Amino acid sequence: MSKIAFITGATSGIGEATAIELAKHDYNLIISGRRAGRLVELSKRLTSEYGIKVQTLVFDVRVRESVNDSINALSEEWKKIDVLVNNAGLASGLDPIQDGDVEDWEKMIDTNVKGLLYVSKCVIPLMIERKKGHIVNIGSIAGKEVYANGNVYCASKHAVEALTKSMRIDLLKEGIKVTSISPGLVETEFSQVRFHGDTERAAAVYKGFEPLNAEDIAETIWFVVSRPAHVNINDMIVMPTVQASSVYINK
Ligand code: NDP
Ligand code: 8X3
Repeated sequence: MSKIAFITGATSGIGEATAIELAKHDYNLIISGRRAGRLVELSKRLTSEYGIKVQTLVFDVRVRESVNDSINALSEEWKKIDVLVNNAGLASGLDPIQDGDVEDWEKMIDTNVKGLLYVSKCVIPLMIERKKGHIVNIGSIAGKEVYANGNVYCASKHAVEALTKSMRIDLLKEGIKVTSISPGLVETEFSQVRFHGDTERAAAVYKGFEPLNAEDIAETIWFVVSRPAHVNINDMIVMPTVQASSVYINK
C-alpha cells in the first residue's frame, strides 16, 4: 500500500520538488500552501504523470484555525500520514537589526516557527495513534550559524533546530522519527520573497557560482524517508560544493 506524505509549502521550490520526488516513489500526497492555483496545477501533474492520489489543502500556516480546520477535515484514510515535511517558510528582508522592519520579523517568526508548530500540533497526534511516522523539518544553515543582517531569519531557523531536537526526544517513545535537513544556498523563489519581489537583487544572490537546486534537497528528503524502520537520520547539512559556511562562498 502506498504511503502518505504531507508537504507544506508545496507551491514552489523545495516543497514542489519534494512532491514530485515522492510521487515518483509512489507516495500519495497532501500538498499545501496559500496559492490555490499552483496546488491545483501540481495536483493535476502528479496524478496524470505518476498516477498517485493527491489532496490539496489551501491554508496560511500562520492562521491556527485554518490549519486546524483543514487538517481535521481530512478523511480517516488521509489522516494516516506517514511523513510530514515541515517545509513552508520564508525570509523577509536582510537588514541590520537596528533597521529591521517589525512586520518582516513577525512574518518570519509566525511562519517559520509558529506555523511549523501549528501544523505539527495537528499531525503528531495522528502519528501517535498509529505509533509510527516521520517528521522532516526543513531548517537551514541559518539555523546553525548566524550571518550579517540575517538576525531574525537566523533566529527563526535556530528555533526550528531546537524544536527538531526537542521533538526527537519527546516523540522517542511514540516510535516517531524526527529529522532536520539544513540546506545552504538553494536557488528557488526564496530570495525573491526575501527581497520583496526584487527579481534582480534575488538573481544576484546566485550569480557567479552553482547553487543547490530544489531537486537536490528533494532527493535528500527521499533518501532520509526511505531508510529502513530501525534507522533515523537525525541531522543533515547540505551545501553547494562552493559554500563552506554562511559566509565562505567561493564565487
Ligand atoms: P520558496 O519561496 O520557493 O517556497 C516557499 C514555500 O513556502 C512556498 O510553497 C510557499 O507557499 C510556502 N509558504 C510561505 N509562507 C507560507 C505561509 N504563511 N503559509 C503557507 N505556506 C507558506 O522557497 P524554498 O523552497 O527555498 O523554501 C522552502 C524552505 O526551505 C523554507 O523553510 C526555507 O526557509 C528553507 N530553506 C531555503 C533555502 C534556500 O536557499 N532557498 C536554504 C535553506 C532553507 P505559498 O506562497 O503558496 O503559501
Ligand atoms: C536560506 C539560506 O544562506 O540565505 O536558509 O540563510 S541563507
